[in-house]
Amino acid sequence: VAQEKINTDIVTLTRFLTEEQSKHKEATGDFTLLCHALQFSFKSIAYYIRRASLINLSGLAGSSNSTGDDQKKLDVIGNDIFVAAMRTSGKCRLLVSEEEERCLVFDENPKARYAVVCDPIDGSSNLDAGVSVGTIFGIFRLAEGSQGKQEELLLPGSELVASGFTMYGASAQLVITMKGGSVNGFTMDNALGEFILTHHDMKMPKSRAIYSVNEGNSLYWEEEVKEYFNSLKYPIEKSGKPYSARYIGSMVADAYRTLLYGGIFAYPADKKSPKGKLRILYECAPMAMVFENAGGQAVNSRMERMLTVVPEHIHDRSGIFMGSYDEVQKVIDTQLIVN
Ligand code: AHM
Ligand code: MG
Repeated sequence: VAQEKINTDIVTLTRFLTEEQSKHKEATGDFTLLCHALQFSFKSIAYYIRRASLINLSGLAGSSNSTGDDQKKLDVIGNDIFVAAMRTSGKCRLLVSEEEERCLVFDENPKARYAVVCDPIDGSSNLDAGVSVGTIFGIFRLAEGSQGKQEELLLPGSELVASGFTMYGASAQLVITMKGGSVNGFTMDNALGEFILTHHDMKMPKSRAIYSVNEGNSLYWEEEVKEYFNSLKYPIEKSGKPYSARYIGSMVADAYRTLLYGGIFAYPADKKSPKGKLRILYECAPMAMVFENAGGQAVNSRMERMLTVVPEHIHDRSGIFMGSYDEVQKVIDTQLIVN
C-alpha cells in the first residue's frame, strides 16, 4: 500500500500571524495576541454550532437584540463567547457587536489599542436548518490619546487595519485580510484544532454570470434596481445564456461563494428598508475590505465606494453591491442611484 505523502510543514493561522508580525519591525505582538483571541472565539462558535441540535441549542432565546431582531440561543452564546474572548485578550478596548446595543468598553484594559467590530453569528435565521452561518469581524487601531468612547468608532471601513469572516459550513473557513494586504483563507482541521492555510492570496474572478439577491424584495426595489436585475435574465453575449441566481440568505456563505466563483452579491436599499438591511460597521465594511483586497469592488446603493461610507451610529445600515470587479462596474455604469 502506497504511503500517503504527509505534509509536515503546514502553515497554521498561528504560524501565519507570527510570520506576518515579523514583517513589521515596529510590531509589539498586541495585534497577534488579539488575533489569537479571535481565533479561539471562532473555534468555540464552530464547536457549538456543530453540536447545537444535540445539546438543545436550537431555537429562540426568548429575547430580542438592540434593533428588535429575535435572538436565537446561539446568537446569545456566540456573542457571549466573543465578548469573553475580547475582554480577556487584554488587547481590545472597545467592542461593537450586533447583539449589544451599546459599544462595550473594557476598562480593565485601559492601555489596549484595538477596537473590534463584529457580528458573532450572521445569518442566524438559517441556523436550525443546518445552513452555513458565519462570524464577521473588523479591527480598528485606536488613535493616540483615545478616550475609549463609542463615537471614536464612527469610522469609514478604509480605517480598518484588518477584517474578515469565518463561515461555519461543511468545514469552518476563515478568511482574513490586513490593510493593503492580500486575502488568505484557512480551513479548520478539527483533528488538529487548527486553522490551516488552504487558500493563499485569494484573487476573485474578474467577472462571472452569477447574481445573489433576495428577489422576494423586488416589489420594494426602485425601478433602476428592478431593471438591472431583470437585465441579467436574458442571454448574454459571451455565453448566450442568462445569469444564474444563487441566494443562500447568509451573507458570509453568499460572500464566500462570490469570492471563490465570482459574480455579484447585493442587498439594495429599498422602499421598505430605505437604508438597506446590512450594517455598515460590522457587516458591509469588513466584507468590502476583503472584496477589494481580493480584486473585487463594493459600493453602497448610491454607488459610493463602501469603504468610504461613515456610519452616523454604530448600528447604521446601508445598501450594498459587492463582487467581481467587472460585475460591480456594470452596476456602477448603469448609473443606478438609489437613496
Ligand atoms: P442577521 O445579522 O440578523 O443574521 O441578518 C443578516 C443576514 C445576512 O446574512 C443575509 O445576507 C441577510 O440577512 C438575508 O436577509 P433576507 O432574509 O432579508 O434575505
Ligand atoms: Mg448580521
